[in-house]
Amino acid sequence: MLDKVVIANRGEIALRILRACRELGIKTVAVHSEADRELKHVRLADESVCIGPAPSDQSYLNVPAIISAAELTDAVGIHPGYGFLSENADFAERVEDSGFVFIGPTPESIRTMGDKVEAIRAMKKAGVPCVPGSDGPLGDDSETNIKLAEKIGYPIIIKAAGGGGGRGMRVVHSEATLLNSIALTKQEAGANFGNDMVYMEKFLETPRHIEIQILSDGQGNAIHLGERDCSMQRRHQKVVEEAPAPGITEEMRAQIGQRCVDACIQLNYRGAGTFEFLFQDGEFYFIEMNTRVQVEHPVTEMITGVDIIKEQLRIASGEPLNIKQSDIEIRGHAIECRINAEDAKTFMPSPGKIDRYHPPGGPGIRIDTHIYGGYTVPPHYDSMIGKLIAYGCNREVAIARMQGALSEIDIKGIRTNIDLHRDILADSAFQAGGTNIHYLEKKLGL
Ligand code: MV4
Repeated sequence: MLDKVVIANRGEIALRILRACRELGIKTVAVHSEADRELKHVRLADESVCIGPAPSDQSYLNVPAIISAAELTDAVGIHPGYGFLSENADFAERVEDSGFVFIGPTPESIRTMGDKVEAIRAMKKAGVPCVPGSDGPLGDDSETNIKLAEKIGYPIIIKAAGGGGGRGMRVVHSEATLLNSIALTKQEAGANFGNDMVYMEKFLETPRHIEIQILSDGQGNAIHLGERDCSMQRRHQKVVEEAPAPGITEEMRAQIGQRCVDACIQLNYRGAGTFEFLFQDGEFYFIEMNTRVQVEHPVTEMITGVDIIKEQLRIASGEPLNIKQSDIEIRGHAIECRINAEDAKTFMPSPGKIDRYHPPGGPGIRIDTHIYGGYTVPPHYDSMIGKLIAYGCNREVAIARMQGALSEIDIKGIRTNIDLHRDILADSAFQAGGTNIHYLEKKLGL
């Protein structure tokens, strides 16, 4: 097992990683910005190193400073968490070239999945179902592109190979705007991602966002941990996630899960990962793969009993997976509410001092957060301050427990989206289950 790990992140995920390390007997090094001296995990870590000023580009994205901290403390591995440098192939490469273990996939895997055209090509080859679309990047020939769109059938969507997570895409409803949309998307992609490659897909109008969690050891062993439904989102920010996804049968799960497992083995993928799908009319369509641990990983942990962060650390230490697919049983239901420090009306970040924090509790309640009474949420980073997770033997029990927890939780001093969560949990369509990706924005009148 790794002896000492640098946690190259902040907030709740840094604390989550610290707890996993502690259970495995791994020493921890917290690297933090000048604005983050009071973070809970900084105090709990065996060692801490200040790596720069508050702005992320000078601290949590400062590659030489993070690698220097690893050298200074004699660490063995670096865990990137999510966001920041977690899906930066050049960072993973610099970590490995400096003699440290990157707790994540190989730089090559990260690079492949970062290029959406390459990712789709790899998935198609491995037998993962993809959205009908262009085979690879669009060329310059107008006639060919017009014919292709016609064959796929409008509406279609133009996406940037370097985009992802909602960046660099344009929906086209008819031939009238096709060529202009391709040109515009290409131009924006070149400017924003330094890669002007674009591709075309059939635009699915009312899909759900369902993703499959996998673990793969890079030694020929891979398993899936079932799916999560992340359809409840606003402007590409997930708000509520749950597992399993309402309406997905054991047969469907086993089938799509096995496709993902096969792809992991074919690609010799190492680490935790997520295959993102659109799900519409009973079919899965692959759109992207995430090569990091995700914010919403706890709902999968609750229904499988697998500690995903501990598995990441075991895989990174070179251990073969010691869980077989037949060991994985989906049991009960889990829901996660992302708690953000933000204004209820404008959704603008609302940093500041937390005067009072009373966490909820009781059976099936888990809270992943770094906040405490007296903590000041700095203005420099993402507004998510924690995650409230409710588990129950079925979806109804999980909803009831989440509603109880949302009635108990008390955060004063900053504005939060807790009232929004109370509204969502009481919503009849949410309670019925299976709402699509547009539901929340429509409910909010956007
Ligand atoms: C799509 C789509 C419909 N059809 N692709 C947005 C984020 C990026 N991961 C992919 N996205 C979409 N791709 C096709 N062919 C609709 C979306 C989409 C979306 C997807 C998942 C979650 C929320 C979304 C919100 C708007 C659009």
